[in-house]
Amino acid sequence: MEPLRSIPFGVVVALVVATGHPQGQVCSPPSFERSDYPLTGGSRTLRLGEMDGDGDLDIAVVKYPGAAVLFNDGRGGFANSSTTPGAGIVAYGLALGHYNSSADARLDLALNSADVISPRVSLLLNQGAGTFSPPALYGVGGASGSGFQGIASGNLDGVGGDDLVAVIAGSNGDRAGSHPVAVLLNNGAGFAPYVWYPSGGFFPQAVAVGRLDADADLDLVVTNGMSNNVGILLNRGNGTFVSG
Ligand SMILES: [Ca+2]
Ligand SMILES: [Ca+2]
Ligand SMILES: [Ca+2]
Repeated sequence: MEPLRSIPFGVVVALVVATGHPQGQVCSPPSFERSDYPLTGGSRTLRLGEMDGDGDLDIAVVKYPGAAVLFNDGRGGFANSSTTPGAGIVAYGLALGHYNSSADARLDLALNSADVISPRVSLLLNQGAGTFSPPALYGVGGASGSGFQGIASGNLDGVGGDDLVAVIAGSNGDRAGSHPVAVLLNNGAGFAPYVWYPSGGFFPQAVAVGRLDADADLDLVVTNGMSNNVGILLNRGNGTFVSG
């Protein structure tokens, strides 16, 4: 192979631009340094968000029971959670959002539950210094034993704090087969009772919030586990929805 030094400079520049590295240089695969942080109870799903106002991403984890929050030291190290927000709550998923009217930068926690009493959302307000309020409980309908996993949040109605959306994967009794999406709107002073919308299929599992059409409001997308489809719910602009 012709030595690199004999290749005109312009060609070398072109090679660097085209390939991202000089000819002949071997790219190393990315490597990662792992650290482990034990949690009591089983750890389930997680979310990343700014939980303590210092500008870096912290980790909120659903465990069994309750949740844990691991605060970032700014260098990718995390202190083991010394508290268990929602201790005693059996939850399967969580969302992070600004659920109260205060203007603090700290994200609050919302846990979902599929306990033997009734599906519900537990709201835990972030009080700073690693502490969270006792849970405020909001029913989302459905019968005992409903599979209830997906939860997401965003300001769906454009007023007040972030709103919540939770999916209810079937039920063991009343309303069997409804498989709804429950929306709880937050006007800043608190949450209104839930409103159900069809998920577009059976056994909804996961839900996400985002702008899916050409307007500025937040829409919903749901996976329906036993229908092998995805349901789209478009926001009418006020936090009410129509199937897309
Ligand atoms: Ca932080
Ligand atoms: Ca709202
Ligand atoms: Ca929209």
